[in-house]
Amino acid sequence: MDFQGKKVLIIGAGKSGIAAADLLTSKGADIILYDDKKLDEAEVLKKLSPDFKGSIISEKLPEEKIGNPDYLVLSPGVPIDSEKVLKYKDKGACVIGEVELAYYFTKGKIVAVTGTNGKTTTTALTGALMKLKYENTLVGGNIGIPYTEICLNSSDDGVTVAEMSSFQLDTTVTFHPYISMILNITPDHLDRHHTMENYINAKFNCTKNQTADELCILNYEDETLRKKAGDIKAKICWFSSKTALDNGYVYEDGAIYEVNDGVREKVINVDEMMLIGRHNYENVMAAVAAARFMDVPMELIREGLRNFKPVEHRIEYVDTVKGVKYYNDSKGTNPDASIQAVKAMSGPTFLIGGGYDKGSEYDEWIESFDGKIKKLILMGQTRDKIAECARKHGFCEIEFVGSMEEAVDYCYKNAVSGDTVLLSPCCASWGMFKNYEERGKIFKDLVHEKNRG
Ligand code: UMA
Repeated sequence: MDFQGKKVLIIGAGKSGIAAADLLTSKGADIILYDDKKLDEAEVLKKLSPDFKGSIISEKLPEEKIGNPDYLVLSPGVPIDSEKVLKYKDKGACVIGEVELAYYFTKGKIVAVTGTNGKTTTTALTGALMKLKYENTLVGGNIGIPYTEICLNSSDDGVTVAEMSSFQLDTTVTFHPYISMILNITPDHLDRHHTMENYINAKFNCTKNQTADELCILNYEDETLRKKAGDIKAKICWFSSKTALDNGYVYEDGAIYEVNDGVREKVINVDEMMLIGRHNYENVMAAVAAARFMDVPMELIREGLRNFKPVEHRIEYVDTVKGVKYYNDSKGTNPDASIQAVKAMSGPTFLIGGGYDKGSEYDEWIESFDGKIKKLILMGQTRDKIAECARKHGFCEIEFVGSMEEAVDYCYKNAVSGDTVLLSPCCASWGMFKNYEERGKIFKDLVHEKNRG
């Protein structure tokens, strides 16, 4: 794709917008970097490549200055149906996402990992397994490293493992991975996608351009995936943590197996790994399926699985303070993810939740408490909605707090030795924190502070 001299309007000057601007600078494009939020131009310039010669605009898009861009490159957080996007689309601009842009410049094989939950762990694990055979393995995307930042480092003999959110897949056009994975689909981001159907379609965009000799890895226990599997052109590899399959990957009696025409080969006993919980065994099966399709030897895979450490903010053990264990699951940004975290707890638990309202329903989350949750500590925009839902289900042990500091303080004062404190908010962090990483880090710092006294 030739961007030399092309006028490109990049919307969003966060991580993705900056990385996209740098990539396009190296390709000779005429760039306008825009953000709805007021920007400090000097600060933005510090983040950009010194070769950047475009303009930086914020808050308003002055028509006369923008003219008719050839391309609009959207950051993941920018809805494709927003007014300004539609306006430039009508004027003839080609609208693509930051991922589609990165794809134009990616060499070698691509593994795209999507799903409502488990993406980050699976992406990191798949990357770790691929690295054992392919020296130039790159890992990026929604995991926190913009795809445009890494794509120029890809090579014909290498592999790029990209975590893809529904936001990112919404704006792909020709994006074509060699291996795709959809780990699960449960309601999330409905404020952005409006309907469940749109959300599902966005997820399926990761496989829409695949061909019959390529692979799509799917969770057999997910009804939506089973229903829509017939639309997929790629070869399908199923995995299941509950059903005995004749082909694919299964979890049974504490071990993961590869199954070919009913013949099983043990991959690993799950107690040999640091990853815990059934949802993680599903992530492992998906990652192993991808690695096997890329001919990574089983012995290397086993070694990789034994050495893999759980990723930050996903049921991450933080510390033990006065006999109380603290876990950080700040990545629990929707009911399904938080349910997994609640299920992974083994004793009486103080659960910290609440945050930005994405339009989720909390009934199943509350139902998953199963007598284990001693206290629900709530903060943020959703606290009333969650409290109302909890009371409806007969759960009234609720405490409202105004900040993470107050939440940790409450737990420190009220939890007793043997209890567990779990931050798994069931909501996005926006509104109170920059992102879930910041929320998790603040939580961890506060817990460590308590331990220091
Ligand atoms: N902005 C606008 N107009 C809009 C929306 C946003 O100008 O309509 C501006 C904001 O003011 C801000 C910038 O865009 O300055 C932020 O862009 P962004 O929201 O696309 O975020 P980035 O910093 O580029 O980070 C994005 C992903 N964020 C989102 O999808 C919201 C990061 O995923 C991802 O790690 C990063 O790209 C690299 O790929 C985070 C996330 O929360 C972790 N993802 C969601 C999830 O996992 O559930 C989808």
